[in-house]
Amino acid sequence: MYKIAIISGDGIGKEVMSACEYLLDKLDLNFSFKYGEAGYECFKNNGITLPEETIKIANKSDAVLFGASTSTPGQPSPIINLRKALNVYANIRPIKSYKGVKCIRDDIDFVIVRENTEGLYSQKEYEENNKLIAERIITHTASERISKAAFHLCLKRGQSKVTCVHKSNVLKKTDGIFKESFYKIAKNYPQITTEDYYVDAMAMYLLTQPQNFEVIVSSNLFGDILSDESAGLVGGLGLAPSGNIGDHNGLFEPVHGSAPDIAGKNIANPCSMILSAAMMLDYLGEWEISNNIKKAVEKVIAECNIRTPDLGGTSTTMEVTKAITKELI
Ligand code: GGG
Repeated sequence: MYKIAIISGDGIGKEVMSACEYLLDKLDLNFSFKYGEAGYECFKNNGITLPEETIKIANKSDAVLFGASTSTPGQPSPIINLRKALNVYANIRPIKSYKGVKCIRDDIDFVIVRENTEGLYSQKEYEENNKLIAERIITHTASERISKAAFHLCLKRGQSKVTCVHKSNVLKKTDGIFKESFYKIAKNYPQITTEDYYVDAMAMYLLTQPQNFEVIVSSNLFGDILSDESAGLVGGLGLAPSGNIGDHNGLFEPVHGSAPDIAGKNIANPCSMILSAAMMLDYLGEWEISNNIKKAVEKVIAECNIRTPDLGGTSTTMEVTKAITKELI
């Protein structure tokens, strides 16, 4: 029996999570779901975006599924704080071309490993002498830890190159440490090829030669921006799952946000959430079921007749979900 914390959040987070639960319920696995609140709606109900009770539920689970949160004015981000509370320091964001989807190329298959606990997402902003300051915290410990996660993942995926992305020509101290840590850890993986690029150059290379990347490691903000850019290469955020992995827990969520513009219309693409659940099952050791889900998503998308509007179709969230589920049972 797997204890799974379900935190749907706001907007389309609720719809894609219901879709995901529909699919998980049909699998030959035992789950015990515990529900936690987070996000803007939670703030309106409870005066807080991430209640202690939700963190407790997440901490007691084998893994967490998170939908999406709408930003609350003046309040800390619940998802950033939840990742920190669980110390799920490595945000794994796979990007691949899908057959039948308009992609920039059909041979893209890389993963972004984003540092999740510090950088510009420390949420430490303040005013001092008429200046507004946002702290960008980079430590040796977190930089080495995230590089290690990237090399480890490279071996797990059977790939052979890790690319470090930074801006050490300008952020000489902080990104100097990030780059230095990357090459320090690389020494333990002599079989893996290494390279590094400035983030601005990398933003261009992702457009001009995305097929050349395998594992990309970066700090929090750069990793976040590059992963949305990368999703754009392969059909958008509807096909962008993610996992946040730590030493004691895993939190799985679509890269997309709560999309208030389409919330409540039953047209959100459920694939990112369902693929995130597949990543969760892989994390839990259910490799076969995880692979079957990925294949089912690929098949439904490739057939082109059942897809949500973001991929040019007219199907609903649940129609796509039921088509994927049908492939599995
Ligand atoms: N699934 C990722 C997600 O929900 N992203 C939206 C986001 O970052 N919202 C801002 C916030 O929660 O403060």
